[in-house]
Amino acid sequence: MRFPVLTPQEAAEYFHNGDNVGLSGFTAPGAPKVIPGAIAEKAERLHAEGKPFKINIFSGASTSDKCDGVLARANAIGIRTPYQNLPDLRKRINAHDCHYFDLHLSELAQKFRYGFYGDLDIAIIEVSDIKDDGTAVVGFGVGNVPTYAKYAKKILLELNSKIEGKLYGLHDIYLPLDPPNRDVIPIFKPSDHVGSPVLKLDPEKIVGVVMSDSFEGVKAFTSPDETTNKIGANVCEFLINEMHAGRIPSTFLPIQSGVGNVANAVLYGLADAKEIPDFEMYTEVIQDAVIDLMKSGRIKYGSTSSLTVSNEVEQEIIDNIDFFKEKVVIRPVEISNNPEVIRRLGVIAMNTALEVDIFGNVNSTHVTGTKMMNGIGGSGDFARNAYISIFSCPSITKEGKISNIVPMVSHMDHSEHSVDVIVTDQGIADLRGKDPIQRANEIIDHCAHPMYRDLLRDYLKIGGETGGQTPHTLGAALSFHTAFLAGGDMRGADFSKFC
Ligand code: 0RQ
Repeated sequence: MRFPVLTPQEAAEYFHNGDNVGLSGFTAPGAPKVIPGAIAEKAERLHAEGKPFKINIFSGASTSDKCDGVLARANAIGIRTPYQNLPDLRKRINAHDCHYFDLHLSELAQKFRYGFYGDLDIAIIEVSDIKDDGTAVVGFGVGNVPTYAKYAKKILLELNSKIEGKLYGLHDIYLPLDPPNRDVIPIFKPSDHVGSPVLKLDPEKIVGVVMSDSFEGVKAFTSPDETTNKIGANVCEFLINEMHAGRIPSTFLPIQSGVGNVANAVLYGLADAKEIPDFEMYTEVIQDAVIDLMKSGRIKYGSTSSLTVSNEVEQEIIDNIDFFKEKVVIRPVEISNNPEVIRRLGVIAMNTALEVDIFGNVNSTHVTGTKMMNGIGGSGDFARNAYISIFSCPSITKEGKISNIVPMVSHMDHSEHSVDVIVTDQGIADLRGKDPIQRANEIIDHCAHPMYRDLLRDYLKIGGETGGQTPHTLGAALSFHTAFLAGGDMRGADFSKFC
């Protein structure tokens, strides 16, 4: 190999205070595994000497504890975007130690290319192969790596022996032109390949290669509980009814689903439903359940930006790589989540909400309107452009102290205009073609927990008396949240002074 092999500590010397750093991958697999730890050590050393040191991290989505986790604990992240999901980083963000800005995942690469965020000083890219001419095969996640590779002034590679030489043919690397020269992205079905299986790097920019030797999979999912099973069953019931009614073609449509137990319950529910034909996915993450259903043949094909699977399943994929190369393509997130393609394919989007209001607006990111949870992720890319946009959540959280159905969301990520259907463990609210008051009745009757229905009806009633198409009472709209903050229970909300 013509590139110098470096220790993580030697690689860390290339990073300086204030650098903009691009990372490969999308969720934990595919993200760098060894260099960030050495950067964190360097940050701690410099901080102990009273010197400032923070880098700005641009990723594809979340990373792992070996990346965001160590850097956050070392207080070494200045700016962070676009999605994160680790408690240590969340704490830094909510304490204002780290400037986090949240945006739709499909937009970061192009906004970088448009020059909105400055130069990219250096990129860290996990590869499964690197040739002397700079031809690389990346790992289990692509994210924004084509853009970071093109724009970075320097590139450091992590060559992971666990995947070395195995992944050629799994990726479709495509970099669109920017306006006014953007062309059609010619994907007409999830399995269409429009780019290259390899990433072309400028060898002159590669300053070194660090060896790594680990999987960084997500935790294997826990068994679904009663609530997630009910949500899953309700989503399946809705989709099957839509197909019977002829509103979803009998050949079915590609599915997008997030990570977690609800997504698992829905996928297994769809797979078990005899009426549903074998189906495809056009999504941003593929998790263990999808791999399982590919083996059984129920899922015919999956387009994704990452294989977000457990270590055991990563190994299984490696052991059966030829089978999975026929079933999966891993794309840049601006393509996996591309609005043009999502709308063309008619993707059915299934995303998760923290809370939903009675008029159909969704909060996916901010607990009680202030504390950042993870970020909007790709939910907006899919919801806004979906054939049908479904949001699900439990009807109550924390033993009923929180109602996930509220009078007004305390922060809005997805407006009523991007939400067709709400599903909870209580049932299904079909919002299509309904005005705000009709939507409110549908959501209260079918999705709110019975212990909160009267309170929500009271709220609708006082608003109805003051008039307006969307009958909010502004002085009372956040009463559920203020009751929770004051007394730890939303059931303390009191509308009597507004009656
Ligand atoms: O807290 O961990 O203390 O128990 O929030 O909630 O019910 O376990 O649900 O893990 O699926 O996360 C929206 C955050 C849901 C996620 C969100 C508390 C609850 C629990 C987690 P604990 P659950 P999930 C694909 C698409 C946005 C991005 C997206 C998300 C914790 O799905 O980040 O969709 N979505 N991306 O107790 C206060 C409420 C609450 C609440 C739940 N109303 N108020 N706390 N909790 N509701 C992925 C990518 O884009 C890569």
